[in-house]
Amino acid sequence: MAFSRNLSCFPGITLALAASIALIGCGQKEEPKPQAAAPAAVPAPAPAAPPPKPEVTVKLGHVAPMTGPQAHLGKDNENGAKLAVEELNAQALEIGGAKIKFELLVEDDGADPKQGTIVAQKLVDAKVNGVIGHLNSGTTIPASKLYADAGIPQISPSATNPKYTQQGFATAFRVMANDIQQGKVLGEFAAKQGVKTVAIIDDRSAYGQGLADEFKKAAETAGLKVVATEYTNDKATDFKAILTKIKSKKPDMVFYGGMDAQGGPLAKQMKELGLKAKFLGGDGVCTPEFMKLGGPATDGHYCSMPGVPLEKMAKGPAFKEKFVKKYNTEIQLYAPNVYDAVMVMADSMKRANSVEPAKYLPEVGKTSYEGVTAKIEFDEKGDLKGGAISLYQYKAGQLSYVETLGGGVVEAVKEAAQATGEAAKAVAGAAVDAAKEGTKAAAEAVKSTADATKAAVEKK
Ligand code: ABU
Repeated sequence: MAFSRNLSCFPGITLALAASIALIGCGQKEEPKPQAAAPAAVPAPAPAAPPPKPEVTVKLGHVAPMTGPQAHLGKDNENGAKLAVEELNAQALEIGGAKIKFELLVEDDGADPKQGTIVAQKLVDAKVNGVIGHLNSGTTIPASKLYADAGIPQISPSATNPKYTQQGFATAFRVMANDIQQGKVLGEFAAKQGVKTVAIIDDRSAYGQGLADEFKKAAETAGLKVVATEYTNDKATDFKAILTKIKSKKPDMVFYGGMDAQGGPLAKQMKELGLKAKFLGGDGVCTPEFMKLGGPATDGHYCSMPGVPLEKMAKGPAFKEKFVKKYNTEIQLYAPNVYDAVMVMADSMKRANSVEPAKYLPEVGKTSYEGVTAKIEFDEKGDLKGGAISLYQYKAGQLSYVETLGGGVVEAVKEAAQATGEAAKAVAGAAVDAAKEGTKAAAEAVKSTADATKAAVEKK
């Protein structure tokens, strides 16, 4: 048997013990029993990589006249929008858990109301997330109903006819002062120039006619006499017939409600016909193109523009520099406003954490955004709060800043006046109390209220 082979070293032991000895060996230490081989370690599975974030393309419609007499303004607007979109895409934004890519869908409405609604419908059918535009009031107003019906937020950078935001559409916003504000400032400015009589021409567009009407109201309120009213259209190039009629009325000033493509030649033809009247127009003529078309005949005339000069805005000079560097051309008119409009829309999407129109629309109305052109906040109608208007004079081919009126400036003056009035009431009240009480303390209250008034007014 196997276990008897070592019994010779343990004489006389029992068989059972021998069996045990045989098992532990003879004179040997017990060797550790070999352990059963541990199963090979199975590496823990690597945590699953998170699924890649979905990519969502946000389609922004952009509409302006890209052809026709205002194509230079349409291109300017498009450049402003493109710049904003490129900057947003460089930020690699994530909204609602998705990587966002903005895409601009550029449409040409030719400044024509009918074409405006055709391209608006096209954008609605393309299910755009928002619309930046249109440039003109005449196209913005009819298109706004289509966007409103589709629930698509629309921010116009430049349509200034008040009707746009008076229709009650929750989707309609604009980022500049409207023509009630602009017309009033222009009428008051005309009166300040010492003119007594004025002739008014408009191009029968929603903008031109609307602004001319507001100017007329304000000019007459300020004591000016309107001696002639004439009309043209936004494709015209020859104004000699209406200017000849106007010349016979000898106005001190000609006000033009319309765009630069007509305003420039009109100013030139005024000079050719020997009209000595000053020319005044709104934002539609406040452009380098107006001076190019009108030449030296534009020198010394005036125009207005919603907002304050870019040079006076914190982010204005940097915007101007990058725009000119990128496009190798000067800003015509609304490019900074378009840039702001795109940024406001994106900012609203970020705050809503959604690019869906129904979800981010409420955030557009709550906007408080430091833009290139203004601090952008909207009133309940969608108009820019506190929109200012600035006046410029054309000088040697440049727009020379004159002054800023309206908007925040007027609000500040009103607030100061109100503060003064309220403080004066408080002083009077304290004086009455002092007289009644006849005490030194009450008299001191008068003095301290008066000091507070002085400080408040000085602060304003
Ligand atoms: N804001 C003047 C040009 C655009 C428009 O309102 O028609």
